[in-house]
Amino acid sequence: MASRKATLNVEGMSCSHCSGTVQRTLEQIEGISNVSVDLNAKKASFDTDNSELVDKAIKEINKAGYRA
Ligand SMILES: [Cu+2]
Repeated sequence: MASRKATLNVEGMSCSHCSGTVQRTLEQIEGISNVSVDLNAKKASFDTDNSELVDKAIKEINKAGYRA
């Protein structure tokens, strides 16, 4: 399967600590790589070849206290 880029809208990030938390949350998910979080654009993007991991990423971001 080819890796593809996924981008999520993330609400609730107010500072670099928040975006760092989201970044680490995504980096901890195996199968997700090239994580980047844009605090100002309220977006998180990453590469994955598994669409189920996009759902997992959303769940983990919400668990961390933000809204994806
Ligand atoms: Cu913050």
